[in-house]
Order: sequence, then structure tokens, then C-alpha cells
Amino acid sequence: MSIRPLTMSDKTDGPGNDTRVLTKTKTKTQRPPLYKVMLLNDDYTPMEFVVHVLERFFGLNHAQAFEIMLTVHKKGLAVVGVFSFEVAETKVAQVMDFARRHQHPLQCTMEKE
Ligand code: TYC
Repeated sequence: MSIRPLTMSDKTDGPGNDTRVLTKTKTKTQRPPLYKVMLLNDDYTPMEFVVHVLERFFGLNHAQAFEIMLTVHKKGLAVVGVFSFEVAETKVAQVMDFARRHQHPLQCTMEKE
């Protein structure tokens, strides 16, 4: 909180005559946008392959990976993590490349949160 310094034109003689204005500066902290990374279901990618992808690229343990894989299988897609743009882009590229190299049609996409 700050107050403009007293100047010649301010009337401050007598009590209650200080007309200076108090100003409060709100500093808004900027957060970087976040991106959801999602896996999409398909009929051909083996379940074990998807579990492996989730463990390898998203640092999930086996139980967490299996649960998310099942969610994708049943619901069609699931968010597997939320990251900065650069990290999300890298994860999507890694998963798509790994799936392609193993000739599975697994799809991974990102979307602004
Ligand atoms: N639906 C696949 C199957 O029955 C399994 C699967 C799960 C595929 C998740 C993709 O992102 C996926 N083999």
C-alpha cells in the first residue's frame, strides 16, 4: 500500500483534511497454461502395451497404469496427465512414435486445459 507524497496543493491544515489518495497495487501472478494429455481407445492395441506405455512415459506404477488403461478401454479416452505445453508435446510425440514403431494404432493427443 502506498500514499502519494504530500505536495503544496494538498490542504492538510486542521484535522481530517488530508485528501491524499491511498493506492493499492495488486500483483497478479501469471500461471503458464496447462495441457491435458489423453490416450484414445482402439480395437487393436493390446492392453499390456498400453499399460507399458503408461508406466514408461507417464511414470505410473503398474496398478495405476492398469486402471487408466481400463478407463480408456471402457470410456473411449482418459486424461493420463497434465503438463506444460512443451512437456505435453514431448509425451505425445514419444507415445505416438513408440506405438508406430510397434505397429499399433494407439493414439495420444493433447488439449489445453
Ligand atoms: N481396446 C483395446 C483392446 O481391447 C485396449 C486399449 C486400451 C487400446 C486403451 C487403446 O488407449 C487404449 N485390446
